[in-house]
Amino acid sequence: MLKTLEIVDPAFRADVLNGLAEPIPAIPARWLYDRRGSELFDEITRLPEYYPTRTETALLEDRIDELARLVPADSAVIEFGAGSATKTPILLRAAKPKAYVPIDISGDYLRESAARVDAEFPGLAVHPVEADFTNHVDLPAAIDGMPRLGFFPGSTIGNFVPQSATDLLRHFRSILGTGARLLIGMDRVKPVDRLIAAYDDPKGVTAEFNLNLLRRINRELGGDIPLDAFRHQARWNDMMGRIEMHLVATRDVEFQIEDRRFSFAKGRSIHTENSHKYGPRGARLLLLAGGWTPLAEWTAPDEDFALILAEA
Ligand code: AVI
Repeated sequence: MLKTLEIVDPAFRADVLNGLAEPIPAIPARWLYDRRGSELFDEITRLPEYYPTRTETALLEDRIDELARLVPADSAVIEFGAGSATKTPILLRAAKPKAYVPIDISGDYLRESAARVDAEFPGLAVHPVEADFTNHVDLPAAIDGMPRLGFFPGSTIGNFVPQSATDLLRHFRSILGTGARLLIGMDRVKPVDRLIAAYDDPKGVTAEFNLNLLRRINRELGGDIPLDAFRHQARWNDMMGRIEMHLVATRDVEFQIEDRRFSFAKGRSIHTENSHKYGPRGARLLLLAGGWTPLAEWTAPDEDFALILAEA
């Protein structure tokens, strides 16, 4: 009988087949976000152990007046990623920009969040751009001549290894132009037990989020990976200053994807995500290397999270 497969993204196929064949098997974290993965990530952000979302939102709320004073009048806010229903309105309400440009690869998410902002801010010109912000992006001509404020919250920068993070910041600089400002959220280094709890919650939502990648491989690429042969693991890599997510084989296991066979000995893992945490100096150095000069910085209680405003 013919198996019905979803239309396969060739980049997903290549990343999975090549990544699993590497000496240290790894699959890029962006593939964690299919529909189910995005829903699970949403659930993660509401977990008591996952502090970043709550902490950044509270920080933004607490310091928004100070922050808004540093944003030029009649700016255009350009958000890298579809706007969050909680964080974006806080910034828009206080900074009172003339235009808002959310950029996201997922058309559905983008349209939903743009419509929400449009309804809540009647005088604001909303120009959604459907694009992968790591690639070429054309900003709408309607914002020509307006001062620009990039917004990149959520510590998403932490999911890029420092070299790619630097490239991405330089890319933002070339999209936004000299003189633009960037408001970026970065998670801070903190005690390992808190970090591990945030990335390996007792309810098992993060485990489900990670294992969903194997479900996606089986569904979209016709694989036969037995899910019960892998378990989620969150590790702190002290040398690299990051939390890593892995899927560890709980027994010797063999599986097939298309015509390729893979075998994993018990204990071998697939590395599925990095989440870098920065200290104050590391965060500023990363921005400087990416072509941005830090202007102001706000930190949450216990230095748990930082919002940094920088200038190109
Ligand atoms: C999207 N990103 C900033 C999250 C993080 O904290 O690195 C993704 C995540 N992975 C597991 N939990 C949350």
